[in-house]
Amino acid sequence: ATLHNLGYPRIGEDRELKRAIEKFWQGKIDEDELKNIGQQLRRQNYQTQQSAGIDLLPVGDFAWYDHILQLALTFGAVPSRHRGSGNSSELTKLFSLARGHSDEQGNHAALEMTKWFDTNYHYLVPEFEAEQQFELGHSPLLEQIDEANAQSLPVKAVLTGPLTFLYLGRFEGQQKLSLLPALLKGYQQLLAKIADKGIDWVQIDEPILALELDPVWQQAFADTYQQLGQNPVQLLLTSYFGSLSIPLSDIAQWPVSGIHLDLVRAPWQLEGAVNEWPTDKVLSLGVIDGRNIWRSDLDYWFDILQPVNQVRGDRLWLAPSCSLLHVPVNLEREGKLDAELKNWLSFAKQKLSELVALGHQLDNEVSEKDRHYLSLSRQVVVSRNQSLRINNPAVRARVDGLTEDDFHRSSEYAERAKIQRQSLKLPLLPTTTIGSFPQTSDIRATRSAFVKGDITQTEYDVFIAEQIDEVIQRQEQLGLDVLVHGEPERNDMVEYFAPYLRGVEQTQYGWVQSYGTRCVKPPIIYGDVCRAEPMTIHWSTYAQSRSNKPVKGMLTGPQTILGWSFVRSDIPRADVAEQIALALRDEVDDLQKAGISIIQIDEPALREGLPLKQSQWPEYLNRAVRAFRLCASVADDATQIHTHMCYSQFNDIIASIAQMDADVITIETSRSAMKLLDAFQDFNYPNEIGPGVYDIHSPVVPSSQWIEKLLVLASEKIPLERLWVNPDCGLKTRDWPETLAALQVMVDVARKLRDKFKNTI
Ligand code: THG
Ligand code: ZN
Repeated sequence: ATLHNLGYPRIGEDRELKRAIEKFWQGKIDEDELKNIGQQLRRQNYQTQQSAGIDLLPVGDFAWYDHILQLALTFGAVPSRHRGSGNSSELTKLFSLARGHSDEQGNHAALEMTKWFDTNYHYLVPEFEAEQQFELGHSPLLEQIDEANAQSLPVKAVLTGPLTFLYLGRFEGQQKLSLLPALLKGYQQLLAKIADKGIDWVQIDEPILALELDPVWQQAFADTYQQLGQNPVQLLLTSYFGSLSIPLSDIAQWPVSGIHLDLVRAPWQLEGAVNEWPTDKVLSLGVIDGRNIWRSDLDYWFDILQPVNQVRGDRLWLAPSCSLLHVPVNLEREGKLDAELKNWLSFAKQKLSELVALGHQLDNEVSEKDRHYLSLSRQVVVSRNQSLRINNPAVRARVDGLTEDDFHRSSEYAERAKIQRQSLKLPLLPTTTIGSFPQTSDIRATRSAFVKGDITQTEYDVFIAEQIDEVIQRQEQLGLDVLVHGEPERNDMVEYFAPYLRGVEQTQYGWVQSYGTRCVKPPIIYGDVCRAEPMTIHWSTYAQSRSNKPVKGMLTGPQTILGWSFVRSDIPRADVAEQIALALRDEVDDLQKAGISIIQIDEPALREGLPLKQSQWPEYLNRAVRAFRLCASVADDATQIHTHMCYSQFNDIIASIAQMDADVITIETSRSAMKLLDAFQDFNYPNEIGPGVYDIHSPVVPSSQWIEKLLVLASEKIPLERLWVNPDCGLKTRDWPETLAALQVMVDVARKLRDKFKNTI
């Protein structure tokens, strides 16, 4: 078998890339220095992969900010508002597309960002314009090929395919496929140049093959690869994240030289591949999980692959299921992880060694190091099954004992609303915020000093208490009706909860790129989950003690904790969600017992977690809603449950949102000028809604006319008595002066409208 890799994490073991780019933005290093660091990182990554024993290395997996943005720039697919920047460097152009920029002509908004399939990586959305051309311009891929050739490395080029590129872009109101002929010209030019550089193979990534494509797109695939296959370079058509939505027997007719299948997500694809994929073409099988951090069961794969290897030999390629972009870089760095748990894990670097051990075993050339990986794999399969740290009988018993009642509040919303109106005594159009307040450099520095042990727990607690005092005082001065504690003690809305949950562990260095230079450290859910101790009671009750107004308790919902963690693969995800929901349910109950009358359970990841294949949505949504209800339903009628989601597309999931039965939902709307409320209006959404009335992503303070216009618009779609007033989420990324100014405008407008509308209801 031939061993290859689809992509290696670009951020570096120590987030070197993040640090370097941010230094460049701050003017602390120049472009040459930045480029040098990029080159060093690529060199290190090639070396790591080659010394692991990988036969064919990916070139082109590196990108400064995002690989889709890079490709758009390569083909000159840049919106006209960004074309003015005449003689600035390619890199400067790239960063201004990613982050926006201002010049004499005004503000040039950044490209929008959205999730890369069902991962936690975000790409920048290319914008296409009428008559869009795709001329091949400056290509970092070609440069990186030269660079690799100069090091005599065995490489294949990695390139996102034209259909995925088109599909992910935006072409306002027009048929994207009408751009395909122009785009294919650009791809033909690029492929020809790649071939000129002596490259034999191009891994052409078409992850949209895992979506349920309509017939027009399926036909476009056949036409496209009919054309691109005429190129001198060999194409490895690469799918991942799910099974192919076009029959393999059809693809076998296209002039591509190989296919890559994700056997981790869709193992049943193997049988068809063995029978239908021609033996003179390359069959690449993704067998090491590129989306999760568990060590593989290599014996299992050996048994399955041995017969395939005997028939196909070097034309059987083995790889991780997808790019390793989605897992942390190097497990060896984790000094504090418990030894048993650490043995179960495998990060990017270790995954390559697993792959190599498997490949060498298949070809009877096992080395000392391979033997080590093979034997660890065997031990782990046994130890994970038996470990007490995974199995918690009390948790299992509690889940088994759940009844339908546990998923329902005592009364219906209408009844609860009456009770809450009496007890909370909120005015018409109550004002609130989503949860966080500016995370000043002071807060970040103090938290990191505490993590490093430079300040004591007591010093830290005093600091947090002061921060909360200040945030409460500022909100009272603004005249907000429902306050928040501001979350100064939280770094991340998922990572914060990990230490309080049994069955969940946090790494020290397990960074994964989320977008641009931003990274997250997803917790690892390895065993049955339950709450080890109260998670938010201390600071929530402290904050409440500082005000006579209600202060919201703040929790992250089960689907979001699940979606932003690495999850155990030995039981269904829905079962894990239920366990997390029970842990949160205990917290909800403790909060209300401690006198917190409003509790917000955020579920920003609920929509993100939708399966790639739409036919699987109903089952997913049903489970996600049930998990939410399980944690919320312990609330008494008088306890008001809020939820929050930060996106602007509800039409297709509005029924599920309603089934969550939160008393209040806050959503992001300001950028779409309340358009999104149409979904709630058309559906006749029964509970209360807080549409965001200003965009916090901009430092510009909104005018009162603007906020009033939006609120009046909202009041035409949602009955006044069910309307809340709040900004969009994300105040933690802003500074105090603009935050205070904007919130004051918002509160004043709410007061004015309250008076105006008082007599109309
Ligand atoms: N938490 C987690 N996952 C997420 C988000 C989150 N996925 C989706 C979305 N939010 C991604 N957005 C962000 C926004 C900011 C940052 C990361 C992801 C960020 N990270 C810091 C950085 O890279 O400098 C690191 C923060 C830290 O020190 O922990 O700012 O909110 N889990
Ligand atoms: Zn949000």
